[in-house]
Amino acid sequence: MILFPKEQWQPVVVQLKCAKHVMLTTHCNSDADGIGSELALFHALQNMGIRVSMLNCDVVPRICQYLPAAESIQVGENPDVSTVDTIVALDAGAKSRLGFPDALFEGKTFINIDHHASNPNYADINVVNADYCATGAMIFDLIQHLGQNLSKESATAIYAAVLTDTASFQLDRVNADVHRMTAELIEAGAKPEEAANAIYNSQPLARLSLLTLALQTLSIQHEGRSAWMHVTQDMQDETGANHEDSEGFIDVSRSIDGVEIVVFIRPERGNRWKVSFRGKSGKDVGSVAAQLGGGGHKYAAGCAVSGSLEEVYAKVAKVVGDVFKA
Ligand SMILES: [Mn+2]
Repeated sequence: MILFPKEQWQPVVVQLKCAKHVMLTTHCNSDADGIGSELALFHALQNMGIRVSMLNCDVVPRICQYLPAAESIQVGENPDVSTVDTIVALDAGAKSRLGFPDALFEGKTFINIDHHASNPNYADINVVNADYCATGAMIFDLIQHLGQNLSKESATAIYAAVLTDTASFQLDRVNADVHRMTAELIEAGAKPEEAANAIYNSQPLARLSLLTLALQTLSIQHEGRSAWMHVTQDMQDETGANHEDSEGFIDVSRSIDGVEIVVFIRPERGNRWKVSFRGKSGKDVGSVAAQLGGGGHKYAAGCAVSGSLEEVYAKVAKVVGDVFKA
């Protein structure tokens, strides 16, 4: 089964088949969709006999380390790419999200495969379709267009991508075809129990200690329609947690009855904060994030905002307040 048969994969297929050395990458602060897409395509290209390497600006997150070949992903900001002729960016809504200098792309054919509606088609060849539930699902289609069978390794990686990007099959783009694809992933060797244990049931205790502190910051605004929560560097230091450990906290506040917009704020670098949004009941948080210089999807989006925590709250509150006024 192909999810979106009319999608234009031909330029990507032609380029990959004639490439001498392909480099795959994904966005900074990579997640299971980015890493899963990267690994799924890595295995498919390797099986085709194509030379392929993977390079990211950040280390592989803990929840992805069980995926086959995760240890082959290299990390570095100024790598030697002299033999690379084709670079594929996966799940990155903007070129800046890759964390590499522009010079890295010079003289290479650059391919952009992504499902963020806000993606500005920044590469030479772009396949961007926000109807896909995950970039991993795009690789599911691409592997078939490449004429390859779905290997166990690729299926395992795509399963992790789809599981996490749909918040365990809960989000609006989950339809019958997504479940048909998932059935094919399992038939090819993906193991739901292994994925659940690696992704959801292997949390460090420090993460729960951090969640305890984060929940003390929970505030409900707009007559119960918005929920706000944050963590600070001090809270991370106190609990021994890292920035990755607050991944998914936003889903805790999203679970509150009546809440339509959820905001979660955590430290990034310097005085920059990462602000994540989740929407429910028709509230489009993608446009909220876009107004703050970020992007994403209708019901899941994010941006980076500079300033003190109070200033960040004030900037975000103004934009979110406008949504409830409209
Ligand atoms: Mn994604």
